[in-house]
Amino acid sequence: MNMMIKYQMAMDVLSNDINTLIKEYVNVYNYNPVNHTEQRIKTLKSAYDKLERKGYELTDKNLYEHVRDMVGYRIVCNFVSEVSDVVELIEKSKQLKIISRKDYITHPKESGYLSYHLIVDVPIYLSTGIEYVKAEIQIRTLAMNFWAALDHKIQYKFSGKEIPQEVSEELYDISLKARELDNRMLHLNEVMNKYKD
Ligand code: 0O2
Repeated sequence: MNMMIKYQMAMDVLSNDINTLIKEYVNVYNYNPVNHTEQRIKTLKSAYDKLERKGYELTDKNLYEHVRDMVGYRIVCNFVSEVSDVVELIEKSKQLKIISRKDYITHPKESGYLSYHLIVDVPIYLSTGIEYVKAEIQIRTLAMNFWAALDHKIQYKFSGKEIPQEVSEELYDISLKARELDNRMLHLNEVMNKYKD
């Protein structure tokens, strides 16, 4: 079967499972920690570019083994404290098996990039049996998402060439501001909670 069909099937299972977990959470806590979700299946061109960058031959086997984010799902939270709530939610999934994680919130990337990443195995139910497809779930706040989206656009403009130092320094500085915004919003939320009752 065409791999792209399998990636779409995995996206359907993943999206359905995450939606169910969020609905359950909202039902219990009467609060939704998720601002919105985004999803995409990587194009073959972008996947092959990634394989090339990593120094692998452009084969289906390498694609399957070394591009673990063909299926990409992003969960955007309002507050930074909610990122760990969402991670715990996914850990409870009976379908998704977490195979690795990267905490770029506690340990931001050199670029300033902030996000929590999970690589999961997603089961797809075929007539021939169950198969597993890897997917990447990125969990981040609105401020982190804003930074990453604009950083991505800038990277694209330089299309693989090295970004000038003044641009990368400014981007890093803005990411510090995004962190500050997240901390201030979290604090404000805690203050607001005092007025709830
Ligand atoms: P795109 O365009 O989102 O598809 P590994 O998965 O461990 O084999 P990888 O994929 O380099 O290696 O892992 P990493 O560093 O966790 O990055 C995975 C994804 O995180 C990237 O996918 C981006 O979506 C995002 N990301 C990582 N670093 C940055 C950054 O500095 N800026 C932005 N804007 N996003 C980042 P892709 O395939 O690179 O890109």
